[in-house]
Amino acid sequence: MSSPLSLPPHQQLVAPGKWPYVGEPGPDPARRAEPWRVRVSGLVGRSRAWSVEELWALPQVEARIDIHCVTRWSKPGARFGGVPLQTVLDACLPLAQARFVSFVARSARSHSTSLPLADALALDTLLALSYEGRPLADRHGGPVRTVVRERYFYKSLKWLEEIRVLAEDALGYWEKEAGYHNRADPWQEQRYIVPHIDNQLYRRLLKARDFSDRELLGIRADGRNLTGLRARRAVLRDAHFERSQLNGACFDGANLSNAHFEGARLRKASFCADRGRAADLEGADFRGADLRGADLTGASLFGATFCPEGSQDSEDWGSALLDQTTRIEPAGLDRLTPRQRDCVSKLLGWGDIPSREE
Ligand SMILES: Nc1nc2c(c(=O)[nH]1)N[C@H]1C(S)=C(S)[C@@H](COP(=O)(O)O)O[C@H]1N2
Ligand SMILES: [Mo]
Repeated sequence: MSSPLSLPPHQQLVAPGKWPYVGEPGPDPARRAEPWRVRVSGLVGRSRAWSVEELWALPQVEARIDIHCVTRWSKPGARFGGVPLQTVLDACLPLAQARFVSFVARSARSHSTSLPLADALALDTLLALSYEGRPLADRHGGPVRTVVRERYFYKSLKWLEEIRVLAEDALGYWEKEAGYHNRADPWQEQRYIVPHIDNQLYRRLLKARDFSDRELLGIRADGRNLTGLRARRAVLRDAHFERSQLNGACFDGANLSNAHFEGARLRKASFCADRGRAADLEGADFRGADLRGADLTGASLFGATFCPEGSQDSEDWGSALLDQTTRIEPAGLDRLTPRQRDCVSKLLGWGDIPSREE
């Protein structure tokens, strides 16, 4: 990378040429035989639908978009081609009451996401048909998906089938089911909403040191003595454990994506599978944490951070304490960025490992 690239807070670059896929595996398999149409419905003067061929026949534009996934990987400068949302909406004459657009996928769970109409247009939302000059691959949302810049990528819907023009917002799948932030501005790090946790319950949980099976996303548990914490299967996305004492804690099967463990003491802590469910450590931050004797066997480590990321970093945590007693599978390291992988493999005493292409 020649010019210093500015990334939103706590994002990391994916290896050049790589594009991870996230979420549903593909369009609804039960409807494979049905022709693909994109329909505009709701508060419009004229409801209309376009076949994929008709979309290709409309004037095409190109856009370079920096992809920022909420799980902390970024892929700058992805080149998409397609039809501006504006073009299809103009043809449908949105009514004056129209304030939101909900994009609905032709997928098994009718996945959706929404944007304020004004934002969707100001951010040049594109109905993308191609990527780097080639038709969009199936797993990345082909034949047609939306792409919107300046928002986490969950606002870019794969397998677009319907554009609903609405007066009131209709919360999307991740926004409703998983507590993802509805605005999703990566520059303001709007990843997850932090639900209100009742103060009494919060104190009781910390005192009992038992978070098992609870949904506690964004919980503030930093700087605390939580030695031996039980947190099996807990949902702890974006949780704060900075500088906490967590020796011997059990996080088996827990969802810890984007959790903060900077400077935490995690000796002999366990991040293994529980009832077949692996611990999710995607995007978790372990800089300066003591992980000697900890077990991360089978944990999903995509985008996790163990070592300093360099000058862009505001907080100066050092590397995590890892050694031969820390258990991580070689396959887990392949999910880290090259820089993190090299650093972790040295700390584990594995030396240089050859880079592997996906
Ligand atoms: N239909 C549908 N669209 C979706 C998702 C999904 O599960 N289903 N996941 C979203 C999320 S969370 C992300 S990060 C991006 C991932 O796009 P990619 O797989 O092309 O990288 O798609 C978004 N759009
Ligand atoms: Mo995502």
